[in-house]
Amino acid sequence: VMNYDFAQIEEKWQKYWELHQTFKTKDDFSKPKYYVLDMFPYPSGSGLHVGHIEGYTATDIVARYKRLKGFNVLHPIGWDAFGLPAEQHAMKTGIHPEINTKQNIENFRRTLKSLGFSYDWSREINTTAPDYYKWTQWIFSRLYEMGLAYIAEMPVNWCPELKAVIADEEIEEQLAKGYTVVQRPMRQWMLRITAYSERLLNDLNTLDEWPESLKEMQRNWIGRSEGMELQFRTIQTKENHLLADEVIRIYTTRPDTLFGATYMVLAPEHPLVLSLATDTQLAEVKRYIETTARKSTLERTGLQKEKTGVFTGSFAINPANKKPIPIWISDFVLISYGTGAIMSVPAHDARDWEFAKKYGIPIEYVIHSDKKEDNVITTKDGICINSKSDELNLNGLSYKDAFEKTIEWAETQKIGQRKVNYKLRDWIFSRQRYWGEPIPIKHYEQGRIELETSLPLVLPSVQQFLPSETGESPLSRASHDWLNGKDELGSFRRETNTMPQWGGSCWYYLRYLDPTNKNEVVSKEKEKYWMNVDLYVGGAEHAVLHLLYARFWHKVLFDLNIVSTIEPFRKLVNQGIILGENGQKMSKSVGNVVPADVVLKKYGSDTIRLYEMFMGPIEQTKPWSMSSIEGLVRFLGKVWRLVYPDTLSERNTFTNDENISRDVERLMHKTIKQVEEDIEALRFNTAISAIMIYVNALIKEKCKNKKAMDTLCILLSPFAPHITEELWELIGNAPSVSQAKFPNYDEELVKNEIVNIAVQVNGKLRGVFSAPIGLSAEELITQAKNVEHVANFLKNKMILKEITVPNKLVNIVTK
Ligand code: ANZ
Repeated sequence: VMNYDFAQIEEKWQKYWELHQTFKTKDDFSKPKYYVLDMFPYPSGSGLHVGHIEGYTATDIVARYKRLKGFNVLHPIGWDAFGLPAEQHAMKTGIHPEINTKQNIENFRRTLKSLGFSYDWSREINTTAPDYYKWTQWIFSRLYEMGLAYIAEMPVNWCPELKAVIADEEIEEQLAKGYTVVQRPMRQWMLRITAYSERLLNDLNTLDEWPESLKEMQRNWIGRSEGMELQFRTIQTKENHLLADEVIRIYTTRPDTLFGATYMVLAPEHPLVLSLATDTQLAEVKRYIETTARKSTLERTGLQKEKTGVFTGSFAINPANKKPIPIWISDFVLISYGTGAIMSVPAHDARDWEFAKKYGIPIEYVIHSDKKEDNVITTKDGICINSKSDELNLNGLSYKDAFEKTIEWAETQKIGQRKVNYKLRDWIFSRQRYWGEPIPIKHYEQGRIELETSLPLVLPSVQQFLPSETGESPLSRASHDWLNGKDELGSFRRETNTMPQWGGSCWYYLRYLDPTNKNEVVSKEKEKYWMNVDLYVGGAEHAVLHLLYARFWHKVLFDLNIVSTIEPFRKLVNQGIILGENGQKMSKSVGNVVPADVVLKKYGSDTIRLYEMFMGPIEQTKPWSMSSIEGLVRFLGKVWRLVYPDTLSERNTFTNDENISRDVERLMHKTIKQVEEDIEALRFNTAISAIMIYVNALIKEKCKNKKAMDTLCILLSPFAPHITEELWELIGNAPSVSQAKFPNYDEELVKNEIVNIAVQVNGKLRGVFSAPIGLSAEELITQAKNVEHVANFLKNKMILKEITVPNKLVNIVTK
């Protein structure tokens, strides 16, 4: 007599798997492989909540399913453990981030193990372990040797509250917290990701199994545009400070609108600004430059932001019509994009329009449109007008023709050329923080820079985790011995910046293949066998940053002949967010976080796993609901009672001599087919529904056939691995169900059977039609009325009643 005691059963099987190393992956290269990967977690202090484990559950189902299908499955996990929260905790408490991180990892590991995820724990990695970051530093060294890592004085986003430089991509998050972000020039390590712009863009086309929306986000981030660079001559006057006529280079994607350029705008940081400013304008120009310096890129370029600017007092010549046009400065022009200067065409560009309206600058239409006047016309479908001079005539030309003609003209005049631009900027790769990988660089006298020869360069211990007042990294507080040294090249000081958190996550998927290799990032053989990652699941928040950075490093590693594929991740899926019961995003401040440990204790892993997958399609946003979990509790209770019907009866025995009805047998094959197809397509919710229908049929028939029950255990095991292990054993199989074979279905048996349906009108047989078995009453009646002979009998009659006998008969009663 046994009740379903999930706590005892789950503990028993988790111990079993650990003891028998059930999920340890062998490098058996003779088998087909499947590599299924989760975006590894940052082990935060608050532990895992139910939202975090949705993706992990999905990948675990796929991993378990693929094993049943005979694949050699790699399903690893590790910790992305460098980063700011641990460091901030250290600043607050004085406890070393290493200690705190270790505790958090232990806590995360315990939760993941109680969820029964079938990770190969022998491959666990940790980005903060010296034998891991040795290789992060090693890859950085190669980047440096390839000229892809360099030092630059950069206007960076400085966050005074964090006392740290942050990436463009991190600005929004900090602003949301109420922190400020200002621009400030600083010495930084940069990675030349722009050298890979074209490949990062083009190779997106090879990723058929990535969501289109995500690829589009990456395309926009890379931001390729085609246009021209063109020179405008400035006019030297007594009022400005130009020593001679100068040239301002602009970048435009609309050469066809050149005749409409009625003014120019320079970024406030443009080197010519101060010489262009006339005496009367100089003070105002300087004030504007100072205000701009305090703004972040995001604040400057937001479309909804009101445009501001200052006239320099100087003029340039529009090269097409030789008219003088005023030169302004404005913060909506970025120094880091194009040439840091633009020709403004207010009639045909929304920002230029707004600016010209505000400051009373003339607007000249050069593209014809039927739209009413006093509106900006941004279309590329119009024809050029008002675009004729002795120099150049674009009148009557289409966008494409005018575009080409203007570029040709500029090239023959030697004042411009065709140009492709990218929005993508080089990646600021240093942080003034403690808890990160030390950058393995030595600075000698006279600016000589050398790579550290012996890796890992281990993070030194410090007493204080605050950056210095000048913003230098806490590593500048490391011991004299760590900071300074002397060798055959002379005395050196070590680099004190550390890498950003993205470093360790750029290549971790490779280390799982060969986690203890002392000589290489990964062995060639193992890389060849295991790559690519077949399925990668994680949050949509990583659509650009992590996924772009990892793709960049992967391509570098490809060029270094360390990996054999040009892209790392074959199929990518973003799981939807699980909201709180109140429909809001889970967050500490709202107080709606559901910790994984709490629901695990109450319901156990199998129920939670089933519930998370049953909530809806994996990509969808779904609200958590404690009351809906109960449905899954009842379902597992039913499954259990197939073996232990009630507390009084004996345990049921299952044998293959027991009868299996034709209906159950057919349903079994259909269920196999559907579960297989649904898991392959990651439709976990419908796979579970199919299993539920099958369970109901087994209950109804009191089925004792062993094959029918074995099949249930196998089909359900990826979703609810513990209860199915227990039942598998109870019905007389050797452990473990994870080593079973996924059953094949019989094509014949999954076909819908055809039956003949008799149609009566007022009790008299008037026709027959054939239909698949199981049609609903409604469907039967519709089809019956369409039978030709029957239709004649129903003409002009009022129908009083429709009677159906499933799979047999329809009787229509008329007046
Ligand atoms: C004249 C023009 C007329 C423009 C027109 C647009 C429409 P992409 O590359 O697609 O983003 N631009 C160039 N450099 C800039 C900078 N540093 N900061 C801000 N804006 C800049 O767009 C390139 C267009 O953005 C360029 O084409 C330029 O304005 C502006 F009807 O030149 B255009």
